Amino acid sequence: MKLIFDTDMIGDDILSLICTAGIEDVELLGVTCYGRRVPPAERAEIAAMVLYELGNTHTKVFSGAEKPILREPRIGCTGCDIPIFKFRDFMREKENWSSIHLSYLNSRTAAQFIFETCEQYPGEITLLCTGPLTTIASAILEFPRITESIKNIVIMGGTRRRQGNVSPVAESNIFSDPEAAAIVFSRCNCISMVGLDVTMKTLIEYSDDLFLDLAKQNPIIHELVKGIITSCQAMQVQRGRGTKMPLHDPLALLVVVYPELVKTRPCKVLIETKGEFTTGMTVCIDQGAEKNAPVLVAEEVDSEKAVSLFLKAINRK
Ligand SMILES: [Ca+2]
Repeated sequence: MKLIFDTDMIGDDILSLICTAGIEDVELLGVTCYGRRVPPAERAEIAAMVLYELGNTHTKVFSGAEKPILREPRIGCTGCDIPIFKFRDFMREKENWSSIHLSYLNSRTAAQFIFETCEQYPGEITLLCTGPLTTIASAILEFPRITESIKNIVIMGGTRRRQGNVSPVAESNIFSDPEAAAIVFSRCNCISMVGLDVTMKTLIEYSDDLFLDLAKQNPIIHELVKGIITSCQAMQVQRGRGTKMPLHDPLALLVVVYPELVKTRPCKVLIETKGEFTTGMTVCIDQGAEKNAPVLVAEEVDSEKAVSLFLKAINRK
């Protein structure tokens, strides 16, 4: 399964990236990074660091979009950056990090890479998107043919029935760049939307015994995983949302490999870009049994199975 991972490389994105190393079927061709809170090159550097620690020396990383198409960048919550930047600073201390870093870079832009890879493998590429959709939207605007050669796009974003997580109706990735989301959802007809309806039901609570194999195999990555999950849990507590971390981005990755984890509803999805109070809302119009509906919206999930597959992948069992 040939995969391009488009991400803002924050907490749960990193968990997804780590999982790719523990799923044999996934061939990760590249990681394109949106610049959430720091420039995209820094998020791409963090991706390279994680790949390096996982022993993956072949996947290239790319700087994607720096900010939304029209709007001011959204900061979002910064708690999970603390363990990530601690890991980044630790890796930068490595004597030969700058030359290792160079080996993960490539002269192509993120948009060129996505376009050329889709042309090289027509009908074979899955795009996994777990951040604002700005980089993908820009690639579609620059190379409209992408939409014909891509196999499918799995998006962590949006919500159909559930309350949003940045406003009562909007989910963070879509809200961060609704114009970009509108481009992607209106031009592509092979989208799976893995939104809050299912990701908020797929929860994990950190305990050492869940990650014993990872701790043995790779203490540095284990420390990072522990830091990400525990800092996310602390934020959930602060917001009165329980004590567990929702596995938003890891679930989207798992749906790429195990689509049977979710039950989906064929829909047309419109993105609210003009609403005074509803910006970023994903308006899902039910298409009944319509076989050619442009979007499959996940509405139910086997969360127990998903969590167990997540732990299996992250522990590389
Ligand atoms: Ca993300």
